[in-house]
Amino acid sequence: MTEQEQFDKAAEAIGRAKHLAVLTGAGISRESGIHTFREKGGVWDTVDAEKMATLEGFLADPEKVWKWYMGRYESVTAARPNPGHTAMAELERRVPAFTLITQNIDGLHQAAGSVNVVELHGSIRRIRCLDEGTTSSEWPRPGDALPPRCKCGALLRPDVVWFGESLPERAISDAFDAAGSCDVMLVVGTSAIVQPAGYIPIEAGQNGAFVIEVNPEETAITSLVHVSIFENAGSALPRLVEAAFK
Ligand code: BV8
Repeated sequence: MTEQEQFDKAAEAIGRAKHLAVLTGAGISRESGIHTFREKGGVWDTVDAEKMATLEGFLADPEKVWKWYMGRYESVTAARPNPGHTAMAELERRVPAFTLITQNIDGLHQAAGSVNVVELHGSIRRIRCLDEGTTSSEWPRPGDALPPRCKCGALLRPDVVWFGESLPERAISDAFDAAGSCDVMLVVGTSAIVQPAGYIPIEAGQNGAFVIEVNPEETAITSLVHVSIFENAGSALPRLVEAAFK
């Protein structure tokens, strides 16, 4: 199939979808100026995930991990949604049943107007008490003593899922329920390496869904999807939504 034929098939599938499920990764936020993880120059090129994105790494040096997250929080809160995020919010309004599942922790889908967002890996906009599990959006300000502590005296942590940690039960069950019941799945901006998120599109395909991938590069699942649109999300998604409902 030519690129145009793949694009047309994707638009037609989205336009007739009864239940559209979308899985997004860091690539959809790339055009908002937020680094991805595994590309050249990505986050893990300069940061050791074992030390900075695991509970063991955090407990070993909570101040160092908090300093890293403070920097990421600054870039996330300075970022604005791009046309790719806006297109996802538009789809939620147009498709009879819609599930947006994201691996991203930046909150840009909600900022773009998406209402029901399944956050598989938590959110950098929340902090959580290590002992009580209570959450708050009161992120420490630059200059505050790090690591911040809860009133109960326990360490506070970013409310994100680190490597080796289980994903929120409700999020993972909502995501796999959607994968099992959607008739069309759109996968945007993920290398599909991180598990169990990377398995969601495979589950959808095995349940008979038509799977579309939007990514400028090949990924771990490109050989398994029905159509691939090798373009940036910020340009492809608005065009797809327009063509789907013209
Ligand atoms: C868990 C939050 C159970 C923190 C992150 C099999 C089963 C279960 C677990 C495992 C397994 N195999 C391995 C594991 C362990 C591990 C794992 O997956 N490791 C990987 C490295 C192999 N998984 C876990 O630990 C998970 N926990 O399974 O619990 C358990 C419990 C105990 C013991 C064992 C198992 C937890 C994983 C969550 C980790 N947290 N982040 C933070 O961010 O601070 S991961 C991090 O990766 C982000 O969440 C990110 O979203 C996610 C996935 O990365 P991507 O989004 O795909 O980003 P990436 O850079 O890789 O790719 C970007 C893509 O965008 C590229 O393809 C690029 O081409 C494209 N792109 C670029 N520009 C654009 C674009 N696309 C479109 N438009 C553009 N403009």
